[in-house]
Amino acid sequence: MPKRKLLQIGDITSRMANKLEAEFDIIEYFKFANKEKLITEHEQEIVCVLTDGHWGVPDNLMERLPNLKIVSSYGVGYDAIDASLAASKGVTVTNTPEVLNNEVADTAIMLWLSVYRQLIQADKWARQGTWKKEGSFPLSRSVQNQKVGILGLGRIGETIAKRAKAFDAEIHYHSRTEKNNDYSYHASPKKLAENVDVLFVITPGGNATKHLIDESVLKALGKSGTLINISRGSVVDEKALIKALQTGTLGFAGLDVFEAEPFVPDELTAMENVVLTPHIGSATIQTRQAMGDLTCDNLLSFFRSGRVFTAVPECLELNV
Ligand code: NAP
Ligand code: 8YV
Repeated sequence: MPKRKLLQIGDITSRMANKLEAEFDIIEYFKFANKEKLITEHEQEIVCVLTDGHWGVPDNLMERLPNLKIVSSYGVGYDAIDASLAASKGVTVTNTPEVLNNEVADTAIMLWLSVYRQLIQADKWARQGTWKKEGSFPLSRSVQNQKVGILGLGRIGETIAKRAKAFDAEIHYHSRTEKNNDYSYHASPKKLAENVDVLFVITPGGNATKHLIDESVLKALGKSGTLINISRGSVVDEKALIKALQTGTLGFAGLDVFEAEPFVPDELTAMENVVLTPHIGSATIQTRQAMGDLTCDNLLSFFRSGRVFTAVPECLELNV
């Protein structure tokens, strides 16, 4: 039997390629300068797309591939994929929930500690000999006993909350729905920001959450407040954030995600009161391996048994 044609958008690891090569003929989308020619040549035969949270499914591909059956995405956030359109066409979309919760929560906590304890400046102080010339590094702020806000108390948000409890934090949150737990619920992001010292943003991206963190929320967080964004750049109004940090309306920020990745605004790179990381929330060897395995297993299982392990909510009914 000829191998099924898989369209690969974005990078995959060699372990993923090894898992898939026996069953799929892999076409690398970004290797072709003439995408139009590539699609016209293969549109009838491509039955699956392997992509990630950054690239999603670009260029109206969903409409262009009449025999597409499944889109398997390497990441939990799928805001770059129109999952409702996929479901309406009978195309299953899968993602990689749960296996990255701990890693992303660790990254969030790392940013929090780095901002409060001024890790980047302290490293420079030791490395550049300032310690010898000017003496001890200035005192920083403690992460203990803080009021911690979580915007989006889902899988990763809950995991961040558990870690913050180890620092004796008082946990506050806002989500679409109120949960049955010991944490304090607030009816809006602004109310949440008014009541906390540090605010972790960990909702999905997309239209429903666009600029949920706006000028008013940043003002509510305040001049000694800290924003940690580990979700998607689109959730925070980046212009308003820059202005708030420049004017001192907001004190500090730790950012793993940006509005136009991989572009990081010069205003942010020039600031001492922010710590910046290049979207590395899940980026360890171990977690990326688990994500890659799940991404491939969803594809392999779909064509072997018609079932997948982790369909996105919009596509659950296609997989009952
Ligand atoms: P999840 O379990 O679905 O949790 C999402 C949370 O956001 C839920 O609590 C949900 O509320 C809340 N939410 C959704 N829309 C909202 C809105 N309009 N207003 C307020 N709250 C809203 O997802 P997850 O697995 O924790 O992942 C969350 C996101 O993290 C992903 O979608 C992705 O964008 C991002 N992420 C980033 C990285 C990185 O490398 N930086 C890595 C992984 C994930 P309910 O509880 O009421 O449903
Ligand atoms: C990935 C992420 O880096 O899972 C997500 O939603 O943002 C990250 O784990 C992203 O999917 C790109 O591969």
